[in-house]
Amino acid sequence: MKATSRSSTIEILETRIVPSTLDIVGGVLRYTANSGSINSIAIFVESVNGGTDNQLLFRDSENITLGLGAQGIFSYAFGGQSDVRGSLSAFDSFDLDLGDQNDSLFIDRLTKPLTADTGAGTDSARISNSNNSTPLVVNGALSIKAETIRVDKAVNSATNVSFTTDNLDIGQFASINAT
Ligand SMILES: [Ca+2]
Repeated sequence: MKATSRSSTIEILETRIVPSTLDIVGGVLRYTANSGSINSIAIFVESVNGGTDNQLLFRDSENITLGLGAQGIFSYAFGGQSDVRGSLSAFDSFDLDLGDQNDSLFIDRLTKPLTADTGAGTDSARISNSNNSTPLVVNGALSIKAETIRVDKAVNSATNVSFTTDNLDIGQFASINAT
């Protein structure tokens, strides 16, 4: 029987992981979720100096990489790499791509137009906060694509609201007021 020699060559598969990235490109805050990750994203706005220097607090359930356009504007908060904070005045609108898997998007406050595509998977989006009397101010277009969308407070100052969804749930405190 002929002996077979084993190759000592180790095949290295290129499994380069592209992390979820927050960047500012052309005045648009872009968030691109890593392929394969289940993202749980939350958007908050913190009033600083009486509202003259509002800060965006952007949270994911996984680590966020800051793109070149966001570096120096956004920085990590709360001692980890899954919360970033930066000035709302540094960009004009949001564009979120949550990628595959079953993702969730929670929007507490905005004051900027937002487009969100939750991508493949069974995804949910919710517009809410603990104080439903505080409306969500958009100041432009609001466009969300998710299998389930729940609105639990007033959406104000929107030039256009577009929900692409299988299940739209409007809570008792909610209203949508496009201008
Ligand atoms: Ca995802």
